[in-house]
Amino acid sequence: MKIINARLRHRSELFTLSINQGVWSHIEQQSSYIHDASATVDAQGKLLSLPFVEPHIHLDAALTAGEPNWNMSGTLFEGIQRWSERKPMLSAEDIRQRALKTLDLLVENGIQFVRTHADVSDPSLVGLKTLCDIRDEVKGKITLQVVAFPQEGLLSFPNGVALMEEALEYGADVVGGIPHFEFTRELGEQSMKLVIELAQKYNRLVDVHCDETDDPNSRFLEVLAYEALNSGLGSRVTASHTTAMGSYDNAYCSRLFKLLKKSEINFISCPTESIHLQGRFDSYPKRRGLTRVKELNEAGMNVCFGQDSINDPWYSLGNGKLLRTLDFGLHICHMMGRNDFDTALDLITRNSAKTMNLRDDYAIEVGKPAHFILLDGEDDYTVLRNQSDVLMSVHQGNVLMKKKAVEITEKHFLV
Ligand code: 17E
Ligand code: FE2
Repeated sequence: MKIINARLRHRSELFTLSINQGVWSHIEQQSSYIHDASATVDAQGKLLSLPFVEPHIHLDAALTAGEPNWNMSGTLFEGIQRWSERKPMLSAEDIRQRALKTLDLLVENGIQFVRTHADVSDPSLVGLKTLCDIRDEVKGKITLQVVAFPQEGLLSFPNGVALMEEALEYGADVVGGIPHFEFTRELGEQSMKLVIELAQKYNRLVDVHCDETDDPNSRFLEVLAYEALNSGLGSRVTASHTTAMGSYDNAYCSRLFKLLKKSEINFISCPTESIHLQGRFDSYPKRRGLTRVKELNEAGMNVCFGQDSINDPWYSLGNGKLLRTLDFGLHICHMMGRNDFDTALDLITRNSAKTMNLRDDYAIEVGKPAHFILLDGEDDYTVLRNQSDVLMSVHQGNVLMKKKAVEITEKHFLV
């Protein structure tokens, strides 16, 4: 496959890029716009970017909003309750159908790498098993990581630890946790130590729903970061949400940040979800309920954005468009300076790839697997302003999706 007249991020020149056997084989700067009948795709000056990455979504719960009951208060806790009412109705077929439909939506929007949570507060583990099976089936098209997520507590749900171990033995990629939902502070702390121990025992990554509350006394992040540091797991560990940090005072945060930086853990914020679920116990002034994305980023830590929900008991909207999530995040976190726009796309690409520990699988460089998307705009700023469409998505040289606007010569299909 040969692509001509493509722009790359932060470069004003046009490029020709070639793919051979699913790998980038040639990348060359052009001196001017070219016409070349042998090219597979004429990018017409549009931006060719690394694919979007969805680092935090719940595919097992996707497309279940209102089943059997709607979340009327809009709180996280009512969401957990409504989901527990839906759980007895789960079957492998039900999950498979909704998860595949949601993955299609993500692919349509340029996402090729996905980390999904799967609720393991369920003696049948049907969600976890079905999502692991789907992960193995879609390999080569989408990279899926499955988190064993103990929605109702690792230590507070009956047999929580045994279910987690069963999930890890089945093949979950990532150990999850939810310390702010455990019955007591002590159990929350203990659960963080356990999560790290299990990750070491099974050689897995860690991604904890951590301090997803406006309660400024919810301080499990420091325990998680310390355990990540102490165990040496470091950047294999991720703290999702950490919304309580939006309510911590600056004196505590200045101390906390030193530990966070040293620990090298990653952060995921889900701006649409948190602006909706948090602040629900406030009247006015009303907190935004997001973690300190701007400050973590400026302090040199790795932060990225995820969607969290697609039409589920926690959030009844959601459309697969990460550029929408990013737009919310930039507004809510006050990341609207001209310089912020230069790195904004990293929050849904490079930074998320780092969080998922994708490493060598994610680069536009000769010799690396050829994954890319083509965006309907010539540079980062235009793409952000317009929330541009994804015109084409290619994974390992295979076309996952293309919009009518992109002409591909027949030759491509022979590559
Ligand atoms: N479960 C949870 O604990 N928090 C969330 N934001 C979602 C599910 C979506
Ligand atoms: Fe979540």
